Formats: sequence, structure tokens, C-alpha cells
Amino acid sequence: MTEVTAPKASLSGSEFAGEIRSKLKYQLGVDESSAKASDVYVAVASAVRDHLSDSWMRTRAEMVQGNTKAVGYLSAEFLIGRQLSNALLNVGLDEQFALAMKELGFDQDEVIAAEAEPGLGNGGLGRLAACYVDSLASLGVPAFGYGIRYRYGIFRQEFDKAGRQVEKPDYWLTQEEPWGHVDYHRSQRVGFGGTVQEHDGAKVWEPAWSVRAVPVDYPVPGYESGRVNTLRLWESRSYDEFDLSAFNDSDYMGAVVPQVEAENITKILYPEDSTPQGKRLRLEQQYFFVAASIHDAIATFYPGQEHPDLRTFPEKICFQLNDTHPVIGIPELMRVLLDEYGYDWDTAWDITTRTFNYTCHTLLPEALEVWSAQLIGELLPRHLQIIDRIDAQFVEGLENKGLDGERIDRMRILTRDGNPQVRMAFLATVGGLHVNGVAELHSQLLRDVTLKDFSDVFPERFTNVTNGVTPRRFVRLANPRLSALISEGLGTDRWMSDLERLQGLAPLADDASFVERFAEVKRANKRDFSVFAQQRYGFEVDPGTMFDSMVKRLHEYKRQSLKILAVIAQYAAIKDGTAGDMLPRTVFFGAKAAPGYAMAKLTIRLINNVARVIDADPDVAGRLQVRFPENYNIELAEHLIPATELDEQISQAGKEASGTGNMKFALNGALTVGTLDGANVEIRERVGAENFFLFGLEVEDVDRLYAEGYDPLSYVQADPRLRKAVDMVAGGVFSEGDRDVYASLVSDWLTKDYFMTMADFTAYMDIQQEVEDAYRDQARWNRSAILNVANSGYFSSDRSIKDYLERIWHTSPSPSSI
Ligand code: 26Y
Repeated sequence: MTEVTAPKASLSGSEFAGEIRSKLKYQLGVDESSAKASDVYVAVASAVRDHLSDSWMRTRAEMVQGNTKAVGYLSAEFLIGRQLSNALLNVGLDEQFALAMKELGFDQDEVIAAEAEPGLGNGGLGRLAACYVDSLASLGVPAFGYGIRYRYGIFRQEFDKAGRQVEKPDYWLTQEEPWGHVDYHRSQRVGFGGTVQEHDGAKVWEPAWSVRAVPVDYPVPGYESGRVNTLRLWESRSYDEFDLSAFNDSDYMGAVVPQVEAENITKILYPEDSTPQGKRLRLEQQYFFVAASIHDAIATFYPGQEHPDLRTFPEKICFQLNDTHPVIGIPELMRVLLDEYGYDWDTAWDITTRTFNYTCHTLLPEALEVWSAQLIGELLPRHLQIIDRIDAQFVEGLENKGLDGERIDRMRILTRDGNPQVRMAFLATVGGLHVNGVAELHSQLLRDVTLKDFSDVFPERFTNVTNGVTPRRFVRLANPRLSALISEGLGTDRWMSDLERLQGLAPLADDASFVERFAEVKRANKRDFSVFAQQRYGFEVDPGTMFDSMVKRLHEYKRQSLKILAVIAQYAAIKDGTAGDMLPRTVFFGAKAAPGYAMAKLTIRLINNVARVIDADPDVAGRLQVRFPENYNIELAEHLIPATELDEQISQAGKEASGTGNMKFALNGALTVGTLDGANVEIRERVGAENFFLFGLEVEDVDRLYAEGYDPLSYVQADPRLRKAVDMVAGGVFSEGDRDVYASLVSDWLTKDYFMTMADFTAYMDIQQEVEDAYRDQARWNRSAILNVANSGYFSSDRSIKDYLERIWHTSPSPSSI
């Protein structure tokens, strides 16, 4: 097998075609002439995997034998997207693939599109994890991604005739899946429930039941690095899969109950948790993957050792806790050290606190996970004892520092009221070395507000790492035209692994012929998207209009409502003849709402119905369109982002931790309309205030308004456009005259409006006027867009990972033996 270490694999297109041919024949048993795109996809993917094997094995061996501390990235989500084109690019087989497809007579786009997208995440946190494992491998840092291989993942979103979201299971594993390698030898037993016994003074947890955690390993090839890290996703299986005696007694359902119960743990991502069973299942998921991962790390770094010296564990690996979801790992490592390996409390605590670090991804206090002590006690009785002791020790430390009782109560990990709760963010802050936010503003607000007490007492623990995105997937693969232009403009393609080189494009923003070529790239991407949208969703998109996109999870704080109210106001202006010569636009939404989140689902319904009413109205004729493709996912992002000209980042100031869509859009030459929130602040600083459309309340304004007593109605009354838009929704214009459909939404806008959409409406309409004026001067617009690209190199996930290495993990790429 050829070794894939050089920038380009030393293999010809014909040779690669030969490998694909033999995969078709010997692995799939299909004849080349009758092979379908999905067959060819499997054949190409397994051929690529063969090319990864040597590097994969060597990377693993070096990780265990070398002296470089590894990183274990623990995350409930890895939104990795399709793997094939990324793997081809990263190992340097992309050109050979194109040649091979030509030789074999297959359409390469069809082959790429035959891969099902794994929906193993739901939003920014999951995509960030995927960008980070890509960058870790590209930089040569020994690392594992540890998570769950959900059978169905995030739901597939459909819209019904009334425009409502309908959730369907995503059957992403119904076709052969060539990437994941099931490694039964590395299975782990994970226990639940039961009791804690004492034998000779030692505590022994005797679980009531246990499941088998089976790892499915995905290769993570670095870009031109010759390294292939592992994404290890756990699947739950039953030890007693099948009850033969029940079956023989004709109890066919009863015979598979144990199997179903065990496998339910990894069926779906974020089960609805409004019921006690749902909550319990979520905690089971979290413990399941974290416990398996910790045991796996010990088995990996101390192979075959019955009495390993785990005092060296923090030198072997550090675990990054991606939000609170894996925080149960802290008491789990304590339990393992105390009960399974016999360390004393202080030694175990020292090892544990040097192993973990915590990234917080939110500012909403209600989004910080809290588990009832009762539930933890039922499911993980030994862990509750350990948490209790961690809390007691922590409180003692605070008392010794002279802190007052009120403050100590606020900081307790385990609350001591009638219904005690475990605050996972606090446990993470106490049980690890570092806590980081994901953008400058976010980290500042964590210190000043969300985790203020902790930051006051332990200021040295807090730091910031601004998020980043991988330029390989989100520029090179998603936007090949722009990539070619960038490489030509810079005279090199090294920008893909050193994104700050994009700076070199800045002077070209004043070169008329470069600007024109840049504009043509965007136009061509828009045409492409129109074709894709027609084929995939069956809707018309006019590439002659401005493409204005808002794509992200649906949440009130992100304020899709603000955008749709502005669209309605524009529509009203067209209807009453006051729209003047407004700029023709197509407004794109992409968003899934959590299944139990009623307000978010109602907003989806409203957007769909606004789209429908506008479309059916001949008065609007090509001036305004709303398009809401269903099931927003990585694939859609990869198509839409390169075609977008205006990116909407309009969350209420102080609520979006960072955002990463904003970075992807800027890197693809869209201009942002946004608030001073999350990473918008840093994007604007870098691309220049004159190349960013800033509007709206700032964090201090928001705080002041809350303090004064915010009254949304006064804003509605003050702006006739807003009044009209709200009236139209309330009056049934978008619900066939039915005034009840959106009543709860309207009532929230008028009486509560916690995220101050009404207060920001006027400023938002004004800035949209500025957007229109700027867009009419295409030369100026494109200059700004190029400067967005040129100045966004900082937002590479490679830079983020280097920051983590330096500020948090205190490790480095491992020296290469190649
Ligand atoms: C239900 C609960 C357990 C839960 C599930 C998922 C809580 C949070 C999440 C996901 C959060 C998330 O995606 N946060 C986003 O993380 C991005 C990466 O840091 C940020 O850019 C973005 O601002 C933040 O909302």
C-alpha cells in the first residue's frame, strides 16, 4: 500500500481506478458496468481507508510509545459531515479521484453525494468538535475524539402542509458505512444502579445492571500531515442480547427486552427530557460514553498492566470537557482511582484535577446542566458519594479562605436544600485545571457574570479560546472556485494550513480585475445554489437577487423572529406602495427546533407561512422571496454559505457564546449584519468596522433595560412598521385568518420579549437600508467582501487548537518519525 505522508499520494489516477475496480469486484461483488453511485462511493471510501491504514496504525503506536501528552476530546456531539471528499483532500488523493472517475465513467459529484451524512450533533458545539479533531490531526497532535455513535442522531426535519416541523428518524445507517471500524477487543463494561458495599474499609460499587460499550473507530486524517487520529464513538449493546427461554415460551417481545433496553442508550441524540425517563436516559448516555472513554484511555496508555502507575496519567492524556455533558467523568475518574486502583483521596484528587479542563459554550444560566442528586444516586450511587465529598472538601476550602456563607451556598456543587441538585458547570470548574469561554466577550461575561464567584476565587483558572473553523472543509471543499482564486492571488495554496496568509489578499481588494473575478465566483456559486435548490427542494431561487442567509439552530435568543418581522415589514411596504426601489432579495432560513421547544416550533411555522403568502402574492413579483429548505445540515451549509452575500448574526447582545457560522460566512466573502455579540466582536475588529453592518443594543444597554423594566409594547407602538408587522401576524395574514395560531408568539412579543427583539427592530430596519445602499455599489461591496476573506484567517480552527495547546493542554504536536 502506498504511504500517504507526502502532500500528494504517489499514485496515478489509473492506479487508483484499478483499486476502485477491485473493491467493486471483490468487496462489493458488483460489476463495473452495473455499479450504482452508492456502490462506487463504498468502493472509493474503502480504497481511501486502505491508504490511511499505515498512517493510522503508526499514529496510534506513536501516541502510546511517544512522550507527548495526548488530548481526549470528550463530546456528546461530533457533527462531522460527509467524510469522503475530506479524506481524499487530506491524504492527497483528490486529483487521482477525479481522474479515476473519468476513467471509470462515473460522475464524481454523484459519488460524493451518495454518502449519508452522519447527524451526530445538533449545532455549533458539535461542528466545533469536528473542526477541532480535523485540526488536531492536521497539526500532528496525538488525540482522540470520544463520543457516541447514535443510531439515529439528530432528527430529520420535515415540514407538513401547515408549515410545521415534523421530526423523523434519520436512518443514516441503512447503507454500508465504510468508515467506522468496530473494535470488539476494546469493548468496555459500563454499570448502572445498584448499591455501594464496604469490604475491609474499601468501597465497592455493585451495579444492578451493565451494558457493553463497543467502540466504532473513525479515521481522522490530518491535512497533509501524514497523521490519522481516531474518533472513537461508543455504541451500547446488551450482554444478554436474547432471552432464549422467554422466546421458547413464545414471549417474542419479552425475549428482546434486555437488548432494547441496552441499545436505547445510544439510539438518539438529546432525547426529550421533559419526563423523568427522558432525563434518566440522558444521564445514562453521558455516563455511558465518558466511563467507556476513561477506561479506554487507561487501557490504551498502560496496555496489559494490572497495576499501572496512574500518577502519570495526566502526563499521558488530558480530557477536554466539551460543555457540561461529559462532566460526570470527574467523579468517574475519582471512583476508578479510589475503588479500582486503591489510591488515597488526595492522590486521586490530584490526578483528576490535573486531567480535566472544561469549555463552557453558553451564557444562559438555565443552559448550565443540573442533575437531581436523587437521580444520580439511583443511577450512580458511588458517584453521588464522591460528589458529596468533593463538595464538602470544596466548601471547607472556601471557608478557610474566609468566604461568607451566602457566597458559599451560591457556589456549592451539591445544593443542600430539600431537593438537592448537582451543578455540573461548578463541578467542572472545581474538578479541573482550566475553564474557557469560546470568544473574548463570552469569556469576559463568564468571569463577570455566569461564573463570577468562581472567577473571583480562582481567577487563574479562567481563560479564553476563540472558536475557529476548518478551512479545508469550509473553504477549500465547499468553495472550490474561491479557493482557486485565492491560491492564484497568493501564488500558493499554503493558506489552507496557514490561514493568516489570507492577509496577502488585502491589496488585491483594490485590483479591479481581481475584484471582478471575485464577483464572478460569487455569481457562479449563486447560480450553482439555484440549481441545487431546484433539484433538492424543488423551489425556484433567482440568482439575480441578493442572497441573505440566517442559518443556525432555532432559538429565541438568536432572534429568527427579528428577521421574519423585518421581512413582513418589507412585504407590507411593497403592498402599500412605500417600498420604493427596494433591492430584490432572497432570504434563506435554515434551522431545526428542539422537539419540545414550542415557541421555536411556532417560529418555524410562521417563517414557512410568510414564505408561502409572499410567494403567492403577484404584487411582490421577484422583489422578495423567503426560502426555508428543510433539514439544515452540514451539506446544506456547504452549498449555501459560498453563495451567500449577507450573513445574519443578530442574537441579543450577551447571549451567543461565539457563533461559528459567522466565521464560515466571512471566510467565504459574505458581509455580516450583526450585533456586538460572541465572535462578531472579533470578526468586526479584524475585518474593519466599515466592512461589517453593526446594529442594535449592546450588553450594557440590555442590562440597563432589564434593570429599568423592559416594556416591549412601547417599542411596538413607536415604530409603525413594527406595529403593522405584528398586527399582520396577530390578524391571521399568515394563518388563513386564524388569529389563534400565532397568539402565543404575539403575546410573548408584546408582553415579555425577553430577548428584546422589539427594542432592536428599528435599528435593524435602518441597518438593512444601509445594506441595500452598500450593495448597490457592487465595486464597494466586493471590496468589503474580499477584505472579510483576507482578514478572517485568525478564525481557523488550527489557530484555536494552537491556543488550547498553549493555554490549556500544555502539550504540542508529537515529533514526526516520518
Ligand atoms: C440540552 C442540553 C444538554 C444541551 C444540548 C446542546 C445544551 C447545549 C447544547 C449545545 C450548545 C451549542 O451548540 N452551543 C454553541 O456552541 C458553539 C461552539 O462553541 C458556539 O459558537 C455557539 O455560540 C453556542 O451556542
